[in-house]
Amino acid sequence: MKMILAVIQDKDSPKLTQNLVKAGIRATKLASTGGFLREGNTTFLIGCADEEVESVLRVIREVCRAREQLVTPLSSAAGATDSYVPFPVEVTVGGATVFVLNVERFEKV
Ligand code: 2BA
Repeated sequence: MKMILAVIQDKDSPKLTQNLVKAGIRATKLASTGGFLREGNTTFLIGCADEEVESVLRVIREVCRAREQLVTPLSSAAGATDSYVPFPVEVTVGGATVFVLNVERFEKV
């Protein structure tokens, strides 16, 4: 068994939920926050059989789009110093950041 962790953009979350349900794939959605942009994103936890991993990834690929986003990074220090001049940079976010982990044991009690 595998656990798929997929960090996706909030905008893609309703469609991904819908398509996973249609495909008979069970999932849990968590509200999460990106460490870099410090904006909300969504993390899906999807437990599935080893042989289902590719079809789950297919659904994720179909739904989750990469988007360009203009961001003004915050200074890493809590308070910006006088010498810190923030300027906007363009980053490509998504489609999805996916981790596939082995599940040692699974129980429903
Ligand atoms: P964020 O950390 O908010 O990152 C959003 C986007 O900003 C990233 O898109 C990437 O294009 C850019 N970015 C992130 N860190 C950067 C850095 N140090 N320098 C320059 N650009 C940077 P994605 O790569 O598509 O990531 C989307 C979200 O997926 C991330 O949101 C984070 O929540 C999650 N993520 C990505 N890689 C991860 C990892 N290795 N472990 C855990 N979560 C990860």
